[in-house]
Order: sequence, then structure tokens, then C-alpha cells
Amino acid sequence: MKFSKYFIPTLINSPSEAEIISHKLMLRAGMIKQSSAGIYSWLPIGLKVLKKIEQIVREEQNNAGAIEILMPTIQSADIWIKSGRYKEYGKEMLRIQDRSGREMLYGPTNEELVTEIFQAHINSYKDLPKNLYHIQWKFRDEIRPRFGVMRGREFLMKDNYSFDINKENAVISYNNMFKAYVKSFLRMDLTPISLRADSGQIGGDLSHEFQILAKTGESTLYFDKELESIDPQNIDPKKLQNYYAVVDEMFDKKNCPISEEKLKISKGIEVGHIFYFGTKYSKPLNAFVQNQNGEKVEVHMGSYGIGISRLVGAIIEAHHDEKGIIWPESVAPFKLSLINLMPENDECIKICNSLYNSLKSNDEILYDDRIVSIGKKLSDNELIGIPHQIIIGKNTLKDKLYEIKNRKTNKIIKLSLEETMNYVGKIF
Ligand code: 5CA
Repeated sequence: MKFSKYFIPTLINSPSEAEIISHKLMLRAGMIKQSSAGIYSWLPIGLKVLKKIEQIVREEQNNAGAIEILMPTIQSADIWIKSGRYKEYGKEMLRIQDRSGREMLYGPTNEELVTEIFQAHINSYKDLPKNLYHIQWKFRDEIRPRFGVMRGREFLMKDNYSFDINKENAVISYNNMFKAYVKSFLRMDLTPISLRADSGQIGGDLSHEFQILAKTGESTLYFDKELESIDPQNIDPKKLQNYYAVVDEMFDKKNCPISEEKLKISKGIEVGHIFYFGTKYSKPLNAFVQNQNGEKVEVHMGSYGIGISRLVGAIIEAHHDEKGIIWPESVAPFKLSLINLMPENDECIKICNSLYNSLKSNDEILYDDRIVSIGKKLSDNELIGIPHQIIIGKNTLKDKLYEIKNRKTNKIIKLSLEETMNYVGKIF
């Protein structure tokens, strides 16, 4: 992609409305544009990152046996009246009337809708377990939308729903998702901490939040220090769940089972939340199956959410420096940028074009061919945080060497054309 033909509207200064670093950097890097409070348009590189996160989550859901569907954003109030949540949800729910006066709403979550789908099509224990997910926009009329995409009103969520014959099997599904969550976050270079959580609006008695430690996080976490030194990838969920780790609402100083020296208190960003809530929705919405004895039983359900759009901000909170974003390779909008420092010099253009032409079928490459100052070019590339940068300028003309910069380590190495091509080959 040629930068000059693309659309990355970078800004020198961050707009005054942005309070935290990820919001500032997303605006400065031209990733999003606010359209109204807590509602954003996603500009090209913002969208690319969003899609990559979405894809990682999708792959780990599929690996864990979940099945993708797509439910609508607009739902009928009827099913929410049946579950009893239509009133309960209060002002956070955006309510709409269609032209014939029917009560509709913009979905804040999908327990009711997915239970209705299950109920219509599945009626035997032989079809269990089932786990259905979708990746869809949600709307919650938050009192205080803030921090950009971190607490939006419209936001992208992956939500899935498990259906099992009994509690025991439902807990197996729960732990299976727990593992998939850990894997998904690790693939984004995030180290999640899982904590016992309150199940709030969704309900139920078993719930965990997945949090990323960050000073700017909105949650306060209380956990065993040992958790920080554990590699969550190679540990059984049940073992992980045995450590003391709770979020604010669950913390009780008097009943805390670990000593003050062992307890760590940190701020965190909630990137995922999982729930087991038994028959809370299957009962009112008549989601029964026949068991082995031919009896009708209500299915046991769990729901599992990942804040896809929030993750864009959370990853930046975890990966940035004073110059800008440092994207982990797995979610970077482009893996490589090719920076022409002398875009008006025929020879330099020739070298860049030939390198670009040999690579351009790859949509992981951004070719910065803009006619702007060297300073702006370098600082824009730092800001948007492409992991690998090939810098072509005077030095390349003089001694045929290409400067390769690693955004994370800030190290620059000089390579011949052949070595450069080898280096590039290894990135993809
Ligand atoms: N139905 C359940 C699980 S599918 C549910 O809705 N859970 S939730 O309320 O905890 O939301 C799931 C995830 O969505 C959260 O962990 C968070 O990462 C993200 N999220 C929730 N509210 C917002 C918001 N206002 N802005 C951005 N992301 C949000």
C-alpha cells in the first residue's frame, strides 16, 4: 500500500478530549474518529488492527469447538420481557420503536436471542454440548463513556454461549473457554490475569474476569503476587482459579485469605468476562432438551465475552513508548514499512519502487512515498508503530545498504539488498 494513496490522517498534537495514552495515540495515529460520545468511526489502520484481533479471537474460538453465527444488532423486546431483563437493564439499554410501534432495542448482549435460537432447533441431549458465538456490535448507553474505545457506547464484542445437559458438563465448557481466552490474549502479547468476579446483569454464581494490568485501568484488582510469575499458558484453569484473585466488588479485607505481604493491588483493564449461570435463561425461554431417560430438562448455560474494540486500546496501553505505538506483530496494521527518505530523488525512487514491486502483492507492507520532511516521515512511522521499517535514503545511494529498524528495540541494522530480502522473508 502506498502511503500517498492511502488514508492515515496523523495528528501532531493529541486532541484535548483524550485523557489516557491509548486514546491519545489512536487519535494521533488516525485510527479512529469520534462521531458522538462513545461512538467511533474506524479509519483504515484502526480497522485493520480491529480485524486482526477479531481474527485471533475467531481462530481460538474455532479451535476450542465454538461455532460461528451472526445475530442481529436489533432485537425484539419480547424475549427480554420473558427473561425479566427488559426492565432490569434500565437506561443502559437503547430502546427503539419500529414504524408500527413495536418495542425493539439495540442489543447490549445476546443471552435471550441465542437461547431462542437454541430452543427452536435443538431438543435432544445427543446434540449437546453446543457452543455458539458471534462477533457483533453492541450498544450500552453508558453513563460515562470515556477513554475512547475502552468504554464506548457502541463497541465490538465476541460473545458466545455454551449449552450443556447439567452443571458438571457446563463447568467443563466453562474451563474450556477459560483456556481459549488465555491463548487468545497471549497471541496479542498480553498477559492476562484471571480473577473471580461479580456476575452483575448477566447473573449466575461462577464468573471470572480477564484483566490486563495497566495504571489507567478502571478496575482495582486484588491478587496473590505469585500469579504474576506464572506462565498462564501451561497451567490448568482449575489450578489458576485456586489462586486468590478478585476484582473490587468481591474484595473483603476482613475475609481475605492471604496475608498482606502476599497480596498485590493493581489497576487493570477488563478485556474478557465469563459466566456460568445455569438455567437462568433456559427456564423462562423454555430451552429444554430430552435427556437419556426421555425426560425434559432445562439446559445449563454459560456466556463468555471479549471486548474486541476495547482490546485495541488495551494493547496500546501495554505496548507504547514516548514516540508512539509499538504494535505486537500479530495485530500490527502492517508488519513492514518501506520508508523513502528522498521521495524526489530519481535514483532513490527507483530503488524503492523495485523493492516495493517485488513485495507489493503482500498487503502487510506500507510504502511511505509521501513528499514530506524526513522528520515527519520518521515520526509518523514511529507513531503508527509498524514493527519493522526499511529506511532508504542517502546511505542506500552511497553504499547500497538498507537501514532496517526494529520499532520495539529501536535498533537499526544495515543490510545489503540480498540480506534485506532474507530479513523480509523471515517477517512473513
Ligand atoms: N453476555 C456477557 C458475556 S458474552 C457480557 O456481556 N459480558 S460483559 O458485560 O462483561 O462484556 C464482555 C466484555 O465486553 C467485557 O469484558 C469488556 O471487555 C467488553 N465491554 C463491556 N462494556 C464495554 C464498553 N462499554 N466498551 C467497550 N468494551 C466493553
